[in-house]
Amino acid sequence: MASFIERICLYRVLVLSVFLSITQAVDRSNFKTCDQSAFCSRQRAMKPGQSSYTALLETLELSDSHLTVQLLNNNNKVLLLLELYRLQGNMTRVKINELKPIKPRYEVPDVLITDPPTELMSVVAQDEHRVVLSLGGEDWRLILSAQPFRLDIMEGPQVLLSLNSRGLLAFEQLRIRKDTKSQTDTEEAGEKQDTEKHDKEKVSEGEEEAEEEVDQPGMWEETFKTHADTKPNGPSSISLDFSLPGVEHVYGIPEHADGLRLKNTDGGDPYRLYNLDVFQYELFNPMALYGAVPVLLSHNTHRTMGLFWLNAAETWVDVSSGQGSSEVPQTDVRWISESGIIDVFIMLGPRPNDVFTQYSSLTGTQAFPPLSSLAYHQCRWNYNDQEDVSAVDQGFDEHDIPYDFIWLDIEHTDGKRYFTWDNNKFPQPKEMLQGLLDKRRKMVTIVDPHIKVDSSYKIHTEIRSRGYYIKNKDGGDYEGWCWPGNAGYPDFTNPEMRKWWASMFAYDQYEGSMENLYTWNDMNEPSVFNGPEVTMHKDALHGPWEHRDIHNLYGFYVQMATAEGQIQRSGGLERPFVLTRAFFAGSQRYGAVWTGDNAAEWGHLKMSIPMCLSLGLVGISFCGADVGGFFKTPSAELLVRWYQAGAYQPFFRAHAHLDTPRREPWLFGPDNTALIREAVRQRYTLLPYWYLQFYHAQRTGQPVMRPLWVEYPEDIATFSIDNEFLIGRDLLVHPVTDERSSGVTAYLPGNGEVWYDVHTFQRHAGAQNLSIPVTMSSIPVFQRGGSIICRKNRVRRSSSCMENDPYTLYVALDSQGNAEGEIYIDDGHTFKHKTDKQFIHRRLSYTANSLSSSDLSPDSQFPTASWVEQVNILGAQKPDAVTLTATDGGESSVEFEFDPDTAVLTLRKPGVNAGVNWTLHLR
Ligand code: MIG
Repeated sequence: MASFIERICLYRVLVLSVFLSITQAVDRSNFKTCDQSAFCSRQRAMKPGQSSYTALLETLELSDSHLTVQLLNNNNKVLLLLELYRLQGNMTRVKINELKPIKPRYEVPDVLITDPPTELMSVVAQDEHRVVLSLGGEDWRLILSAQPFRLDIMEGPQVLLSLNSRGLLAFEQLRIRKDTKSQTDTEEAGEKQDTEKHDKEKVSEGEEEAEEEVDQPGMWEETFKTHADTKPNGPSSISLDFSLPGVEHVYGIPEHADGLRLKNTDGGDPYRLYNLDVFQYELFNPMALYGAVPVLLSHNTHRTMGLFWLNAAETWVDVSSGQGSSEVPQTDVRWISESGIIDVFIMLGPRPNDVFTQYSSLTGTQAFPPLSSLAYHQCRWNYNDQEDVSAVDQGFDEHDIPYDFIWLDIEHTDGKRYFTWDNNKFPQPKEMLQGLLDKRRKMVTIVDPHIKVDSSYKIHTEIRSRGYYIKNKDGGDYEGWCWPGNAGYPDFTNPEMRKWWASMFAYDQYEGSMENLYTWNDMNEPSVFNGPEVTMHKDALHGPWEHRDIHNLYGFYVQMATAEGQIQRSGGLERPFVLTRAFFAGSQRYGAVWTGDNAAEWGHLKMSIPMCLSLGLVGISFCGADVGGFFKTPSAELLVRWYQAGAYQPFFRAHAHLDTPRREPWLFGPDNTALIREAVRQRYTLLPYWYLQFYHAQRTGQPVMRPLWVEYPEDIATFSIDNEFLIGRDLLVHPVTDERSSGVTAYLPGNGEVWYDVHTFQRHAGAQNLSIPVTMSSIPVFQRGGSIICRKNRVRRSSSCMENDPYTLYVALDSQGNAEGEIYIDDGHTFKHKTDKQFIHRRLSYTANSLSSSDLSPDSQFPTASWVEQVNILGAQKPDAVTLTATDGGESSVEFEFDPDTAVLTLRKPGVNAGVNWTLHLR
């Protein structure tokens, strides 16, 4: 018997390893190329200049808030309506829709946080060829040319950006299908498409005859693999081109597993934005992934700009950089979407920070997360039962490694019925949660949006009876295959549905939940195992709208409703924490994202940097990659390096596939345990800095993890760097991401600046490539000279345990001997910082040999027990004496120590509360 079982086990291992080794990478045939997507190939086949539109200037109307003018398609005589808005904060909005669509076209709701405020636009000049509008200032102009239609945004004589300058505007008008015969037998659609011929069609009465419009294959139905898309509305795609003279570097449009700087797509596929569950994604590839943010940034030494293409349908983006006219570099960008309208925001910068401010004024800023969610998260698919959870929890204590959150994946549920627990494995969830709470730790459970069709499952029966499921094209509840088997998908676009979903997180609804239980939304692209491209059929219905129109928004709404549920269960008091896999523009308002199912490979470790940098550039700061890699098994070296890199990325969570061997930090021998412990401890000491960065991100929309060019916009050497990054302004990180590395070369930016190695305090000049020898314990990190960073150096078992711990200040002097920094303190988890102004925000400033703390927000208050324990001044000279002046005016002398080798002056026990005014004088 035993040998039989052994043989079965061996067989399973063999099958598994064969499976793992042959499925090395994505099965590309599951996902469409542009050629296989009818609208993309139709649009891309159109060459520059072929679309011909005229702006009918006689129809121009100018109101206080905007300008409208009709655009005539010279080929088919269809009229479009162009709306132009000058928005506050140096932005222009361009909307194009059909003048008289036969039915409304989808306009994306809920993503913009307000109706963007407009500014007065005035006509500066006008003749029969063009209209010149003032965009404010002396020489900001928008030129609308009539024939062919184009828009140019100018600063003085310089064109900053042109729209439709290549004549690729294309707007497929909604139409009535002439030939209804092939609708009746869609099975044969594929073969029939080629032979279909349609009568001449005249859509609008013009002076000239409209050209005959011949239906092309895939306009009225399309089949991919075995999946038919019925397209009851027919063709509805849109396209527009933008030219950026003087621009060689463009960024953004996540999510792609590709470098930070976007590549030319000439001759290959465009970057695709279509939220998909891609099994084992490949690197350096423009294929779509789980999330989509249709925002592109351009940058050169003079100016940073942004384009926000507000459309939630499947979208493809072509990028082509090269020489424009008169030898000036130029980048051309073309957006193609399957449905909806053209609604684009042009953000004119000019500085990187201005673009972030502009974009966040439209879609909001990063939600300020609970402090503990910035600490370390321990996850795997799966922690099997309560005993497993408690053993892992104890393992962390035994090995003296801090952690804040332990995660439960889908196996914790009763048969993949979310909001439930497997009774055998988790019989006492509250007891388990209380055990964690006692240690001031937390838990996350997964709640996916596919709902098991099961008449004894309350969540299902409620959604069904309330009519909240997405419908299939025939009006029944849409059903797809996912983890639970047959599943329905709630229509999260429906506000009633979201409200109901949120109410399911109430403590009396979600049985076994407690206040230290948070949520993970996976599979919300949505993933449908038996659907086209592993997602939902585009002809499924969300009320009046097709899934086609809203696809990229689905995951955004799932996370929105879940975050709302967490807020409500606490009576509006507590900040939520929700991790999502799918996302869209604006998802930053609802929590964190991760980069999905990566692999335990060095290339994936490297890729985590540009992927999170790209997300930060478009507002989503709270980003991380599975530490260790999801698929496959990392070597101990890769695992250690991944912890070291992940400790310096915003969302820091280890995760692993169900089939991989266990990899808790202590399973690789004492040396590796020590290396991982040290990396995690470094994260915990820096939590005050991370928290401050997120406080700023919430207020200003600046990314937390930043490409170097954001802070050094004139330094061309930084424009393509994606193996190092900044956290805020003051920390530069160059993780080791190569196997058996003996050294890295870090670029330290800033002419005349200095950087300090945070481990050795060695000082290096800026504007150089620095070779750094590394060992397994090295994490190359530098603090900017001129900055002050606060740490908490007494690491405990969770961040909450460190709440009242004292601060150590690291004052890194610049070449003039000055430094500045900030400290931010609040309760770490409620909204009271907002509602009751309960926080401390102070400036720390070192100048003329004295260091002082002053209040940046005198009308706020928060009692803190934390005091300033130590001050380290880097790049210092030895003083004769140090005295402290506290709020009450009393003066006392402070002990100090100077290390001439490192030039570090250590001031011991200034003994002053972190929330009050004080000054330290060095004499
Ligand atoms: O199809 O819930 O990306 O993190 O562990 C796999 C099981 C479903 C995919 C997620 C991954 C998670 C896994 N999920």
